[in-house]
Amino acid sequence: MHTIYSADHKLQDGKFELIDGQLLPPFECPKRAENVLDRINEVGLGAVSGPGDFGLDPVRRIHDVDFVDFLRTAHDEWRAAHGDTDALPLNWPCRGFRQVIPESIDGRLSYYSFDAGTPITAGTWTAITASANVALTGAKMLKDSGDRAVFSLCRPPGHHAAKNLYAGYCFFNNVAVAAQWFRDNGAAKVAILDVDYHHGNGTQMIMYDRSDVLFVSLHAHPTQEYPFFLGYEDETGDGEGAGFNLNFPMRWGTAWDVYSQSLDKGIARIAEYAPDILLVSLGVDTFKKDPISHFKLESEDFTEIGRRIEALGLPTHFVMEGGYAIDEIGVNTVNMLAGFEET
Ligand code: OKP
Ligand code: ZN
Repeated sequence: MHTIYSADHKLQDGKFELIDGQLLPPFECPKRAENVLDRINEVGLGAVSGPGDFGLDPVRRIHDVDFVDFLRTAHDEWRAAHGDTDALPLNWPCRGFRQVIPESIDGRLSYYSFDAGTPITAGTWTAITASANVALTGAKMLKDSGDRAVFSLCRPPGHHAAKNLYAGYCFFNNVAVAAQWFRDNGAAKVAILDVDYHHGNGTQMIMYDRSDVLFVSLHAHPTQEYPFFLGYEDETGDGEGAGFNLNFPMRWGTAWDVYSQSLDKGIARIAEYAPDILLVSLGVDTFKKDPISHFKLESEDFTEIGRRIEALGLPTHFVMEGGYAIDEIGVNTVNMLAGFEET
C-alpha cells in the first residue's frame, strides 16, 4: 500500500493543551506520525511519497472562506497581541450568546473553536495545509492508480473540524476534503467509516444533510466522552441526508466482543449503500493502553478491522486521525493497513 506523508506535520508542535485541569504537553505531537512512518518502513508496507499542492480551493469546498482566512493569519495576530506563545481560546458563545464574529484575535479564537486543547502555533498553517494536501494527494493517487487502497498519513488530524470550527487537535477536516474531492472528480457516492475512539462530529456536521456521502462512526458514548455534544444513535441525518448518518456510541470499557458487532453493522450499512469509494478515518485511540481513552482493543484487533474493511471490496482511502499510545501507534496503525492487504 502506498503512503502519502509530509514532514511539514512537525511544524504543529504546541507547548500545552488544557486537559484534566492542567496545562500539559499536547498528546497530539510530532512523534505520533514519525512512529507510524517508522513502522511502515520497518514492515515494508510500500512506497512513501510526498504530497502535491492542491491550493486552497478543495479546502474551501468544505470550509468557509472566513474560517480559512482566520486560520491563515491567526498566529500572526496572536503574536502581535500577546507575543510568541501558542494561541488558545478561553470562552465560547454557548447557550444564549450572540453568534457575531468579534474583531479581536481573542474573540475570533473563541468564535471559531470549541475547546482549549488545540493550540495554534507559528507552524500550524503550514502543517494543516500540508495535512490537507496529504489527504488530497492520497485521493488523487487512489483514483489515478487503480490501486485497492492508499494511506494518507495526515497530521494534524481532522475529524472534529467543521466548516467553521476547529478543536480536538483538528483544523481542516482532511477526510471531508478528500471525500468532496472524490465527488468533484467522478464519484457519485462516497462512504466514510470513522473508527477513531472519538465521535467524528466535524465530519458528521459537514455531511449531515447530504445523501451523496454516507457517514458511519464508531466511538465512545457522548454521555461519557469528548466531544460530548454529538454522536448519539438518534442522529440519523437531516433533509436529503435523512438515513445517511449512522452512529454507534459505546460505553467506556468496550472491548472487541461489543466493538466488532458495531463494526459489522456499520460495514453492512456501507455495503448496502454501495459507494464508489470508501474513506476510513483511521484512529487507533481505541487501543487498551491509550492514555486519553477508555476502550480495550488489542493490537491484533486492528488487523481484524482491516480485514473486515477489505471484505467490502471497495477502493479504500485510509486517512490518519487519532491515537496517543505513542509506543504502539505504529504497530496498531500498520496492523490495520496490513490486515486490509493480507489476502
Ligand atoms: C482527537 B481525535 C479527554 C480530553 C479530550 C480532546 C481529544 C481530541 C481527540 N479527557 N481532549 O479524535 O483523536
Ligand atoms: Zn480520537
